[in-house]
Amino acid sequence: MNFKERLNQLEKAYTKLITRQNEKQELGNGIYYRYKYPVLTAQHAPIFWRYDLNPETNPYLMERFGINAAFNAGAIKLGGKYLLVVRVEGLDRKSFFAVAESPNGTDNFKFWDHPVTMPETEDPDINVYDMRVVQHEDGWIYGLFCTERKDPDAKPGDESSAYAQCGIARTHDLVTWERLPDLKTNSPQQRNVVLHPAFYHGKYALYTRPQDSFIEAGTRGGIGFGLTDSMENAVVDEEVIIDEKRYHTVYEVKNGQGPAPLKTQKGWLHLAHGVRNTAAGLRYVLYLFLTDLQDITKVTHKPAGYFIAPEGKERVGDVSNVTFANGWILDDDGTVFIYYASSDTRMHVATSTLDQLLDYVVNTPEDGFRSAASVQQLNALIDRNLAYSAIPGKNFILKTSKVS
Ligand code: M1P
Repeated sequence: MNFKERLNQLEKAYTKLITRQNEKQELGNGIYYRYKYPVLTAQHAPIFWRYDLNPETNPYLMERFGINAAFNAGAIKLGGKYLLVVRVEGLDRKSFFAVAESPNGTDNFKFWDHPVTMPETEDPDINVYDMRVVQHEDGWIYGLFCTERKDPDAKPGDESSAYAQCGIARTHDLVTWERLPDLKTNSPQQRNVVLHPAFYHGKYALYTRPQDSFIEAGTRGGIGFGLTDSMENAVVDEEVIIDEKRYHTVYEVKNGQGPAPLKTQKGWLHLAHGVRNTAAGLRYVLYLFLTDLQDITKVTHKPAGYFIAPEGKERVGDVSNVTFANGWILDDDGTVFIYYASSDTRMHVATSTLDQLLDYVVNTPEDGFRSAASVQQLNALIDRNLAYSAIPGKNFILKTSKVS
């Protein structure tokens, strides 16, 4: 195939991919709808990012800058567009941020021509990822992300140990970013740090995730909370844990705040991820909880178990059995677009409404932390349903057979 023909075919395939209409998977679980296609994949990266398009310097039309994955995106709606600030990962394992926009939030996501050129601090980042984009009431849009560098205490020969901290930048348009000093806390490592969108007692409030080492939350962990006077020199002196990891739950190993919480009439609605251990490795799922409007450190409602877990093809990828979310968008009509990544590889969307999510978070039973408590909850539901069904005219329950 000659250069022109190959380019033609690449362009055709790319256009088909980025203009494909998504399909809502009807029925669902009553809480949210999944969609048939991922909203972003590595193949969504523009052709002019991946290929040198000059036949003289690239006669075989080879990929010169391969993209490995597009995942863990922050999200915001600006100027009527649904924007994802995506963690794009090259074949070289380095992540960077790039903005993709969609007219409707569920399909037709297209990357802006250039990735984000993120300014650096005096201590250059080795890898940056997982940006939480927050429109703060001070007027700035903040991007908080993980900045990773080699662990200065790594033993000779150890080329894996890393040191994660929270990088901070701000912008008005997602194009030009002002980098601010990294967050200072008393924890040796930090990931999944998120800025609360409103001032709290006159200060900036941050959700943190203190951890002992790069992977292990260790003696720390849980979703932490702390205050700082300024974002230009952000320092959290004291972190309190507002949502703990706990034995035999979906967040027994570690957990982390997802995007910034949404304000509702009943409290702040949080999306988070929880991690448990299995013989096949770590399993990452998403869960929701609600915090008090006045005391934002107080969890008032927390359904048992997970809200979204990897399903079907989502279960497989670079880091399998992972769902991770750091972006959601609340529309004026109450629709919530939940952007989640599967297996550190691609981005999906699920849609719901604020009313449905609140109903879910307030009315789903909390974790009883024991099998017997689960059976008790299930029996109570069954008994209520059977009693309701016994009311004349309400009998909608399919008969079950009973072994006698
Ligand atoms: O590989 C799964 C996730 O692992 C990390 O999340 P956490 O800090 O909670 O362990 C992050 O590296 C995240 O990007 C990744 O998706």
